[in-house]
Amino acid sequence: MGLFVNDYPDEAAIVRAALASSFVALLIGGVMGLIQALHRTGYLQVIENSTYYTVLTLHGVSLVILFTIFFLVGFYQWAITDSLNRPSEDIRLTKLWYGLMVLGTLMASIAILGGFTDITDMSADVLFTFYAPLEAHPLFYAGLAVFIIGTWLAGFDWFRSWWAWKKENPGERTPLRTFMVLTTMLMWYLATTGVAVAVIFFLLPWSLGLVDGVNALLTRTLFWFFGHPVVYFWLMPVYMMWYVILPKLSGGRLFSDPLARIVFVLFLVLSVPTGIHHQYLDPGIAEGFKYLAMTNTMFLLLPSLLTAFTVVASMEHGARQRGGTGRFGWLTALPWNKPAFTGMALAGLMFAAAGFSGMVNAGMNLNYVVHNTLWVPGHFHLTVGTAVALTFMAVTYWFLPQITGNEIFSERLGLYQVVLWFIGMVFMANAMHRAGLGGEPRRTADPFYDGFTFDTALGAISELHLQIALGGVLLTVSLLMFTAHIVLSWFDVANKPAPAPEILPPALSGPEHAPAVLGNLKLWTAIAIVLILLTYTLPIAAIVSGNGFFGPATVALGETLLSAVEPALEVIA
Ligand code: HAS
Ligand code: CU
Repeated sequence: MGLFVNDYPDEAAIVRAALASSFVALLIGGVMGLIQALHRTGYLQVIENSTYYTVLTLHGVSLVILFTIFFLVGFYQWAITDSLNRPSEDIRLTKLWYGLMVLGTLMASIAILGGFTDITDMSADVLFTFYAPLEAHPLFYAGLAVFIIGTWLAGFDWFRSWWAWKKENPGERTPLRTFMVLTTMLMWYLATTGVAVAVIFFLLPWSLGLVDGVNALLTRTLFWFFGHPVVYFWLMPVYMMWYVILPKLSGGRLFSDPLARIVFVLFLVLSVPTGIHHQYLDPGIAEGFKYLAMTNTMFLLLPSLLTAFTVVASMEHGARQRGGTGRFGWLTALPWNKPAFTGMALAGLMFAAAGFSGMVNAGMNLNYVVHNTLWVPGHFHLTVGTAVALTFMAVTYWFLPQITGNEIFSERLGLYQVVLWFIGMVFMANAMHRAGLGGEPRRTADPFYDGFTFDTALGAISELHLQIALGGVLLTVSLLMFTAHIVLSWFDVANKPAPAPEILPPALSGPEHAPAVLGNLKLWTAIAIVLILLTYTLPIAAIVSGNGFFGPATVALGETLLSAVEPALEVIA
């Protein structure tokens, strides 16, 4: 096998396009982040308080929807093609789904950018969670719908490759990377049903003025039905990188292939029936169902704890292959001079801390302390902002040569960049957690309402603000370094010799050690559906029976209509 870009030039072109889209979103979202960090800490306020929410929406949507998902589809296209060792069944379909994702992005972005100007009354200041009662221009919802349809077709494209491969290789175990792609996409199909219903049946008709109102709690619940599993949609490609690339970079092999498959199956089964853990404080959902969501969430820690074990064991195996010894001494034998390795290892380290703040969030009683405070952005800048973003950036140093045919510009520059991201995030995310405990709210342009000062609540809130601002600046510097580095490498400015193809070694314990049932995707999907029905049917029925599908407004309208026709009905009776 040669270099990916030479073996599969058409597929590599789509992978590059997806990555380029992802990096543009990263840059835009990152700059918005700097504006926010300096604004809400009071160091530099270049925007009005009211514009803060447009900036925040652009930040959230660019980073957690566009950066992450464009990177995912690019990486997964590579994973499928490379691990099945066959081109797309029909490259036109591959181009179509990428094109739809770009179209959807442009539609939603135009709506968001409208919020910055008075020329048009178009806006979408609805934050990345976009549930009612906040209302966006219809173009925003339509764009989202088109984008998601693009991702559905991408999944279909990958399943098609797998079906074709299976026909030619009857009885063979699905390669690990393909298995990971398929389980991720099955989870994604289940998760996106919630947001598709919310957008198509409620939010879009509402913003078009076809219905008078919506049931806000219903759209929130449908959002979180999707909003929790989406975090694993960002995480599962990261786990693929930690399972298949990190062990190789460490100098060894994956410890156990079956354990990796179990982890992905657990995500498929458990990701959706936990969404209500974002709604512990929402009235209108019975406590019992919140408790059920909490229990499922605690079970959902298992795949990540298994990952911590398997990935660290694989790293240790690699380090010992490289001559590392001692109980902890092996750590020094790891290739810390490689940006791809160091970035991923630091991302993993941060994720261990993120797991703890996640556990705090997930406890119903502890959640009351942290909900809607700056603690929560602290949590997700460790998870999606570091475990995911830093891994994606780090893996790019390994991956880019495979899809462009050009070596990266400078390993040392890459190393500084990933370490700087880590340091910036240590400052920012830690201070956000602590400020949240001090009671500082999230999603607020100016947390010092009416001169209220937190100094009475906690001695050092100004020190925490300094850390947040400092962290934000370091992260922006790191991000600019990353973007410049990608451009320099992409166009091979250093004129380096072509890279060698990377061959991923097989696991120490291979797929043949797993029971066949692990590969039964129909079974796992069916179990996931049963769990979803158990956790969501009654809460949604209660929400709808309380306020109707379209909220109190339409219930009231319905009652007026009814009272108007009632006399006539009585006459007929
Ligand atoms: Fe979360 C809120 C609970 C994981 C993202 N989360 C959020 C929000 C986001 C988010 C964006 O229960 C805010 C949404 C909003 O805007 O309101 N989260 C959890 C739990 C986990 C968790 C239990 N979250 C994530 C991941 C995310 C993410 C992953 C993105 C990618 N989260 C919550 C809850 C809320 C919440 C509540 C609602 C809060 C509220 O009130 O609003 C778990 O999945 C975490 C499990 C993780 C572990 C860590 C295992 C450690 C590993 C590291 C291995 C080390 C290595 C390196 C490889 C148990 C795998 C070794 C290095 C060497 C050098 C040796
Ligand atoms: Cu969640």
